[in-house]
Amino acid sequence: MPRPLKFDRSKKLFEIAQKHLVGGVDSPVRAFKGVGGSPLFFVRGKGPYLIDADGNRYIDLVGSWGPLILGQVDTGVLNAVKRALRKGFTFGAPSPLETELAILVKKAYPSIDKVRFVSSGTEATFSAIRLARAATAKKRIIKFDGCYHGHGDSLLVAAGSGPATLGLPDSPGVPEEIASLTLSLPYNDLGAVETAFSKFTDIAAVIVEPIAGNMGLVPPQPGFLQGLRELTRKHNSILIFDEVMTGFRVAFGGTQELYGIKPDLTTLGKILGGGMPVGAYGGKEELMAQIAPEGPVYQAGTLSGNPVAMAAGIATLKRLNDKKIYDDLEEAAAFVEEGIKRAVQKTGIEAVFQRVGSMATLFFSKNPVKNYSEAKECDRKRFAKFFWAMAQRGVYLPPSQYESWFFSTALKRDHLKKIVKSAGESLEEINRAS
Ligand code: HOZ
Repeated sequence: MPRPLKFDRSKKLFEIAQKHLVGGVDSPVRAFKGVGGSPLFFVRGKGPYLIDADGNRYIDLVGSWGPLILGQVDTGVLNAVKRALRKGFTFGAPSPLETELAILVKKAYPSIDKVRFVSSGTEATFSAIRLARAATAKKRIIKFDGCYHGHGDSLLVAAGSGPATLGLPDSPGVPEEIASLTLSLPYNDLGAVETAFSKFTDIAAVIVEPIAGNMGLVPPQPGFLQGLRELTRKHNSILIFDEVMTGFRVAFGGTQELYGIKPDLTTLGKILGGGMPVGAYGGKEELMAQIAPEGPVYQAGTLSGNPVAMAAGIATLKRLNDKKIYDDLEEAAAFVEEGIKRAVQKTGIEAVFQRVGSMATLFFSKNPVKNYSEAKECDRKRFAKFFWAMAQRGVYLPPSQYESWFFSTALKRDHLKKIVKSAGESLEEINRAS
């Protein structure tokens, strides 16, 4: 057993924060309701590490929930941000950087002819839904249980991530009339989608996390995405791939590159902004032409295309446009996968490690998880113990069973070995205690 870490400063900071911030946080999962205890407050990041307010150092497997694929404070991105900041914080007017980033996005995503930058993934997804409804003159949308597409009204139905962690299937405040236009179906169940299309003729769009990351990491079953492509085409509905998490992550061109399927619209965020707040949506020319000012579908934003965020995105994507980076990430994550699977086998604990590229989840479940109802069967108490055992050993995981781990290029062999060793010890520790 390592010498127990102290979290006194974090605890104090949380007490104070709760007096001034709702729940002491600005995004619910950060409150640690999924793992109990008091959230860690961070004061610094560097490469593969996060440093908390008590001076404890952790290997970071959260990467700010995905954006930091190059690790904390990457020098190239930092320099690009510094250069941009010196020239202006925001113009509220076009800058050449937006076009430069759009060209990089289009190169990675051949399904995208035109891009619109926004400031978050949430903005990207609700704007894409509005566009799909306008373009098809239909109202209803299909999403999947346990997928999370931000907190737009139409999308907070059976949502994963925070709502799953807090056990909130639907949010009060979303009018019933709006929620009733969203059909939430089981992930990986093509039959349910077929039935919905045969029942309703007014389905504007199917929005999906093509690799689900917000109920923990759940890959699509073979044929699921292809089936969605065929059904949406057949029924004149728009297929939206929400690649906010998977974009530039599972491959430079995201899931659509990995599986060779072209959606009508794609939403992006996270890595796209290199750690700055950026989202985007894009797709076919004729669809995107319906957005204002080319068309009547309204959407706007003061900080959209912000030059500092664009500069961070450009620096990040230029680095990532190199297949070797993805090969190295695959090798690093596979090393951890093998090590953890060995430890699971050795302890006999019921746990399944699921992974696609540099996204992964260790589910405390007997069988592989294919959808949200199976994810909800996991032993979340055990996950909470595992989370804290890993934290005590200096490895920071997402504080919820329903989130993905994200690997970065900053993780070198020694860090990976430490992750595997810590996981082995943590599994043994929770096995002894149960
Ligand atoms: N819902 C986000 C990840 N799936 C968490 C965002 C945050 O707390 O920063």
